Amino acid sequence: MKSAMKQSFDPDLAHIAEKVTAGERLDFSDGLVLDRTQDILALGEMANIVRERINGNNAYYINNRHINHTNVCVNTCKFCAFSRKEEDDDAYTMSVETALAEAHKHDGEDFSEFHIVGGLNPGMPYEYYIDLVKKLHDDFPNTHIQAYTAVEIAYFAEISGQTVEKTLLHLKEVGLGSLPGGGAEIFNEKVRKKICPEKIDGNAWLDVHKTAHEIGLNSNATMLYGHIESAEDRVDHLIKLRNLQDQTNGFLTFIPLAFHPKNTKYGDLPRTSGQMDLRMIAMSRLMLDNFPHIKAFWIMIGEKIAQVSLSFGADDMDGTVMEEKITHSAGAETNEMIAKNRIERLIIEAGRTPVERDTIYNVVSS
Ligand code: V47
Ligand code: SF4
Repeated sequence: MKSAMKQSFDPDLAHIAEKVTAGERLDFSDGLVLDRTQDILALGEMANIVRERINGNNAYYINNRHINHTNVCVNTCKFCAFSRKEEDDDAYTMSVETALAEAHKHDGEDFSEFHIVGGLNPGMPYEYYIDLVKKLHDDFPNTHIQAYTAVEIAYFAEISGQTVEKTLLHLKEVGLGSLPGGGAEIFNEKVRKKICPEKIDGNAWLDVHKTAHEIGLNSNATMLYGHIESAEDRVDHLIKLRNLQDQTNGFLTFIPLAFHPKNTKYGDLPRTSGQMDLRMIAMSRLMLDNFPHIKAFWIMIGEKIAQVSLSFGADDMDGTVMEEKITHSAGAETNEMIAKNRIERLIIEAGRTPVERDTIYNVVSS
């Protein structure tokens, strides 16, 4: 069997490399070593071996369209530069008709997914959120709708007086295909209370995803890193996700989200470094041994690091995106869209085989 590490200057990695070679699960203390080692090449090499074991030479991408239907939100998460109060000049809420018109602007372009995430707008009734999915599904029956984070789902359950399960079943009935991974942030309660005090807690986030998986909806998972969390918090977050995946096997992809501080309450913090971004990709590939895919979201880490991350554990570059407001409100300097042939070129240059996929990783043949 291929050795998990040719040489390393960090002796603490030796027993982890043995476990990786043997396909054994890494524990909390191994996770801390991965989070702290300065031997980024050895870390990357181990993650690359696991990536190859699970996904061969394929690197996936999707032709998708993001819709951020409203920036009005009852919550005041300190890391968020996107949300507004109703009275703010730049607050917006798309009517269902406007969202449909936006979606139809891309008629004729061969996209396979709508990715829909927005604020918790207290001015809109439960029916608005249902209608948005229903009308999009009526107009685009063959396009997968990945909509609403667990935080939004819990909010819809609250305003409609239903259980989370009933709410998810209703959304599924009108066309919801899967849940995006946002809202997970960091599960550690102390940190969570500081960065997003009003948000559902980590257990509630995990419960929404568990319920979704139980009724046959797949979902993604994320972790927001590079703010005030510690190495322990990051490893704990990954292990909680891995435990749920052991139970349900409903997660498709994990996406580490690099914190963008501009225009947030943490505006004084620096942007994450390339070393940190690659470390999070590699560490998540190694810890999340039961997740089929690790996504490098180029919108957040930039095309260049996303491309290199294909050799550090990532097997997915996300998509063409089109319009993205959440990270761009917080100072992202990346484009809001990327052409399909550019994603393919980045992947080929990295030595991988580009594979266009749909949301649930079926191959889309062009
Ligand atoms: O939950 C908010 C994050 C998430 C900032 O499932 C920020 O494939 C960085 O759900 N800097 C929403 N991140 C986005 C989301 C998502 C994104 C990409 C892929 C997928 C997927 C889902 O964006 C929020 C929060 O964690 N976020 N503000 C910020 N300043
Ligand atoms: Fe609202 Fe989501 Fe921003 Fe928090 S991260 S303030 S829940 S839009």
